[in-house]
Amino acid sequence: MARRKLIAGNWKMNGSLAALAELRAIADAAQDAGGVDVAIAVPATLIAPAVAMAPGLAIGAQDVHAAPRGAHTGCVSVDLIAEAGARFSIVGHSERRADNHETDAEVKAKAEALRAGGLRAILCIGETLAQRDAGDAEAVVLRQLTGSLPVGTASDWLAIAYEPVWAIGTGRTPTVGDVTAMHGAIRGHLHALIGAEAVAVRLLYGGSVTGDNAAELLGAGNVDGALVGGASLTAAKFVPIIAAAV
Ligand code: G2H
Repeated sequence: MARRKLIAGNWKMNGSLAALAELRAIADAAQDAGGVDVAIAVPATLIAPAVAMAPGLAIGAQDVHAAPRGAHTGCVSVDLIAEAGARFSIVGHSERRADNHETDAEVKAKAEALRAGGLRAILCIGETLAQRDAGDAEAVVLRQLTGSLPVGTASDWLAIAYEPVWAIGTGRTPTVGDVTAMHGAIRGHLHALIGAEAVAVRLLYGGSVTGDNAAELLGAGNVDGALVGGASLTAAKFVPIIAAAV
């Protein structure tokens, strides 16, 4: 089945009000990119000004708390990011799993909170280098998928990003064969978990995607888009990735 490509940027803890000017050119490129969805996850403080800067672009958050409100100092709820104009959030990024010790169960709850609030989610999974070297990559990724997959998973609100931890921000990427193998395994496991809807759910690749390697990575089997960190910070670097998906 033909799945519409999704190119999503993840600014991580980067950017500024001044940097939001980049979104204008990205929004223009997104408008011209027929058949491709474009989204950018910015720091929470930049969501509202980003929406104001580029109203046509899907702006999102990089994390969200699963609870609707309460004593969770420093966190933001689904309603708070929605009120700021976010249309989606990333959940389960490996940097949060590592730095904040987020479990699969917590990631699942965050995704389910997004669905309940009418927002979309990009759910991240991926193995470390030690796990890959030990031959455990597929088992680890499929275990994360089982544990993190929200109830009600469907293609109209959830995408899954496979991001090998050792490829994130390192300039290293897996081979096209490795990506095809992992994405095929994820698709198959997803089918076992949710049935026929698995065919429609978009599977993104993330980890050191650039304008130079995007076409090759996007051409791998079962790759329906990309989650892009460093190369999403400027239009000059991000627009060629969007173009590679068209
Ligand atoms: C992986 C990716 C964005 P980068 O974290 O999610 O970052 O493209 O910088 O490797």
